[in-house]
Amino acid sequence: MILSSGGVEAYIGLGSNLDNPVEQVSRARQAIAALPGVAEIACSPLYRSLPVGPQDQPDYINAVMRIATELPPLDLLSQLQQIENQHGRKRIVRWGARTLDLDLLLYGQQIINEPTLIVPHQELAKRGFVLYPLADVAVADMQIPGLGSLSELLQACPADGLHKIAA
Ligand code: ROI
Repeated sequence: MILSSGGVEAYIGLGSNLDNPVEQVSRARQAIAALPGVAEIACSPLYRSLPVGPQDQPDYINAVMRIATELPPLDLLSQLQQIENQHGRKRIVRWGARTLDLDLLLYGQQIINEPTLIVPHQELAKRGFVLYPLADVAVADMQIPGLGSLSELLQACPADGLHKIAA
């Protein structure tokens, strides 16, 4: 949708490794773009990535969306959780396979420490499957609150096991 105000820029990580992951991620992208109070600015290419965590699970498809939003962070989070549930996400094993995972990575320049939401996302700095697609869509010279510049995080994070599969 088109926002009347400028809104806040936020970044969302999308991931799936079950039930046709490419379609899961593509449909989730459409559902996010269609949320009231959300406008898509850009979406990274899809990446195929080796699982982080237990290796006895399929490869993942990952992407990052850049949006503008009028929704406060916790409202946005609950909309993302609804999309996860609508897309058949079952309660899952920690670090196990999942049909759809939507993570609120960044919300403007805010640092958020709520019981249900920590932004910037805690694992962001360590995960190539987040950092590389983020770099595809991020503002130039992005600074991540509390973590430093995106380009420095990328230099410290090898792109092993990560392959762009589609625009
Ligand atoms: N590994 C990859 N490659 N991509 C993910 O999205 C992903 N998500 C997870 C864990 C299980 C940590 N591993 C992942 O939640």
